[in-house]
Amino acid sequence: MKIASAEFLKGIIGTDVILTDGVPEIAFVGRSNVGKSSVINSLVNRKDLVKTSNRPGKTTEINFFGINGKKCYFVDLPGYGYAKRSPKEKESIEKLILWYLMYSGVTPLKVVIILDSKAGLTDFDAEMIRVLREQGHPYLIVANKVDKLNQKELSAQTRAIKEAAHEAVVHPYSATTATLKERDALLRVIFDEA
Ligand SMILES: Nc1nc2c(ncn2[C@@H]2O[C@H](COP(=O)(O)OP(=O)(O)OP(=O)(O)O)[C@@H](O)[C@H]2O)c(=O)[nH]1
Ligand SMILES: [Mg+2]
Repeated sequence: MKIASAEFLKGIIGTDVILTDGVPEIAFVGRSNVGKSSVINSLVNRKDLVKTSNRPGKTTEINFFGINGKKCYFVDLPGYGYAKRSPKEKESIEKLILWYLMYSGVTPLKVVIILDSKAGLTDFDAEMIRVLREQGHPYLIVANKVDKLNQKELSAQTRAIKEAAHEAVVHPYSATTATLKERDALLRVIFDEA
């Protein structure tokens, strides 16, 4: 899919008509600070569509972006596992994500789990995969920030992530250094055009 336009539509924290309006959704989930918002910006080729931050934990709503009008939505979910949040805040974010995936009524076209390729799979990522498998939602792992790894580290990490993730598709990526060709390759995988 070629992305010609992308615009912020709305942020939600509970049930909303946008969830069931028939527009296919690509959801982006992952630990705080792994680069979810940066990956979305890279995919739509915009620097600032989604706010990114050195201070993690900024996104607390489920944010919807319209792609090519309303051909599909990119959905940026709040990041989990941010250490500086209170236990109560952490719990409410995890609940919101699980609600979106399990009870909101969505049938996402694809759920993109974003990891920091250096850190690998965290406990809540594994929980996420368990839920996605249980719900039957198609998913894909993007191992982001590969610019921080050398070739040897990269292949070891990709293998380790794949093993820990039931042999899921693991796509190495860098939102910071991706070329247009690399970006298009990721889009093809997300939209099953590969
Ligand atoms: N080196 C490197 N840094 C990256 C990459 N992608 C994102 N970053 C940086 O990582 C930090 C967090 O990026 P965000 O896109 O805000 O992360 P997020 O997952 O949306 O974070 P939350 O919204 O807090 O959950 C920023 O400082 C980005 O510049 C990457 O591919 N390589
Ligand atoms: Mg973000």
